[in-house]
Amino acid sequence: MRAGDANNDNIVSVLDFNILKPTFGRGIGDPSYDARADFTNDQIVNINDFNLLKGNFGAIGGSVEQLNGSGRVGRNDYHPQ
Ligand SMILES: [Ca+2]
Ligand SMILES: [Ca+2]
Repeated sequence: MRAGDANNDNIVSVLDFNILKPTFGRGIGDPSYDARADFTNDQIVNINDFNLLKGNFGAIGGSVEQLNGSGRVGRNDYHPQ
């Protein structure tokens, strides 16, 4: 699985960010902890996991800036083959 791809659809997108966001700062044993967002496998979701997601964001289709030139990501920015 690609680092940052929390929902395992082979694209690191805002959908994965939406999985990471509610579990950010949570560790294993916390009811809000979601292991799908723990890309570093250290059983806590923190800035290191976020940085992996950010680094691979839009890994298919180029960087965020290349997607539509606006620097913002929307649902129309991704065109999976
Ligand atoms: Ca994904
Ligand atoms: Ca982690």
